[in-house]
Amino acid sequence: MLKWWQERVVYQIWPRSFQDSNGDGIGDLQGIIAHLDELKDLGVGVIWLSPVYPSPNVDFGYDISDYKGINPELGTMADMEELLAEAEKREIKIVMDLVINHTSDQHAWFQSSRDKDSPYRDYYIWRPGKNGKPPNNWSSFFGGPAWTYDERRGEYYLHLFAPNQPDLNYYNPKVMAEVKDVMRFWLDKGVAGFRCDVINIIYKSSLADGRRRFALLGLEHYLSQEGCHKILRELRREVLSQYDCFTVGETVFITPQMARDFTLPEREELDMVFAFEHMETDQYLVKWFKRRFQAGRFARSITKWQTAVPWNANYLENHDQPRSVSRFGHDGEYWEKSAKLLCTLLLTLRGTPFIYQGQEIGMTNFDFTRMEQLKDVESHNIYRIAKGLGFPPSLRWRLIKATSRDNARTPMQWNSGPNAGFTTGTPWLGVNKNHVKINMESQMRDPNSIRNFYRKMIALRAGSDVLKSGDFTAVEIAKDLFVYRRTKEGSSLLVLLNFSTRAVTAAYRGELVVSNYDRTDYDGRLQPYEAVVLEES
Ligand code: ISL
Ligand code: CA
Repeated sequence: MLKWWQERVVYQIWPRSFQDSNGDGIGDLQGIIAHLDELKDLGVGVIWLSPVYPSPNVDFGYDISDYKGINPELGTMADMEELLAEAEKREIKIVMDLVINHTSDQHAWFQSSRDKDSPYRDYYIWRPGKNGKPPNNWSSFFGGPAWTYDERRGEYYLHLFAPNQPDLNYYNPKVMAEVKDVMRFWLDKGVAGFRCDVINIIYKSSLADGRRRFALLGLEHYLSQEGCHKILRELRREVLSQYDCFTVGETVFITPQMARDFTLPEREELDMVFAFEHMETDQYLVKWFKRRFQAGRFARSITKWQTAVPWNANYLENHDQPRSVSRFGHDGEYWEKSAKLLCTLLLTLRGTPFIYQGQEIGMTNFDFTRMEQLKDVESHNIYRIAKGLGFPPSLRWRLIKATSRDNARTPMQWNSGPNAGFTTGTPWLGVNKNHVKINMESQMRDPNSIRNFYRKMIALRAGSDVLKSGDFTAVEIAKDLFVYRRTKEGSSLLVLLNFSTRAVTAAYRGELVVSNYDRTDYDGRLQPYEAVVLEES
């Protein structure tokens, strides 16, 4: 028997860029409410909201200054309650982002913690320096050292992300009590679970220098530690198990074995995790060093995870990643075909599918031409660091353009009008000029649009036990070809994906279920970027 969170499709909203309702140029909760009917029509069963809590926005919501409030830029608690109620009317559940590795440095806990005599003194990871230098050699995810000195406290604090995101101290039982309290607060309001931000790095086993030559110095001391498993079991036992909810962990640098250890049902920790390996197949070591996308490499990684982990959280996009059609597809001539191919892939894999806002209309990477147009803290840090390393401006710009998180953060393209219908004011981040061509309004009207292909594939999945719960087996992986089979109790579906601009022979047989081309049967030949699902007998 499948759980509801295994049957439903999740849609991720990054609220700041979804829909502005009051003309201040910032997406908000009322803007989301206004589009619930379209999401229902698409077939969405769960919405994951990226953080909506008060935040100084150094990392746009991932730096939280009050876990029990709503960012006034996005609305009020009454708006949030209205969103929950309106979603429920449409049988859509809401999942929130739980960011508990760190808070904002503006959180009252941190401000108080700067005082050595405060009851909050041990809420964060404070250490004296070593000979005027940071306590260890760890590096941060956003570039630069993971420690910052605080004059007032006279010590350094640990931050695995920006200096404005101090890490919480999980050796302190009071921190655990606060986290449980926050979780109950939202679950009692009717939230159906959490996407748990960087959850596999919250527990630091030691603060010794990093030794191993990872992309990040220090990783071996906090990645997927036993202490983290213990915390998750405690949160599950004492809080989550009291509600009908689910959790998906965002787990960085994770291996299939680690994923099993977090998600096997008998371990009672998380329900599923986001892995990164398939998203790293077009890079060397770190995302700033791109290598050419190769579908075969991508397909092998997906196959490895489909095979090794019983239930995956499947995704091709989110607010941290470039747009999938620009990255794994073709955002020129085969834009529409390749977006539909990626849709076919996402909705025919085993696991829970996650769609990111705009993916369903094939939104592409940004069209910015200058660094000043970007807002992401990470992009600016990396640009500065690359400059320090002597990288020429053209190379720096190329790195940023291919990988910046702002690629996925440009405002949602609702129509071909001013600012794509996102706002009547000035958008906080530039709107892509291609909204004239790529927008929701025109795709809602066109029965053959990418959006309506998503609708069709979601419905196909909903009505198919094979797609929802069948086993996955890879059948053929070539340079640009990925063929796999889903089977359940004697029924089977074959999925054929051609990731190239050329027609290819793929001699398989079966009854045509769906194709992103207009055809009535399958003749053993795939057109450029064609995706086909066949029913085998
Ligand atoms: O995008 C990344 C850096 O290139 C990832 O390493 C990212 O930082 C990592 O996946 C963690 O992401 C999550 O936590 C961050 C936040 O900035 C991201 O938006 C969030 O998804 C810190 O809270
Ligand atoms: Ca607004």
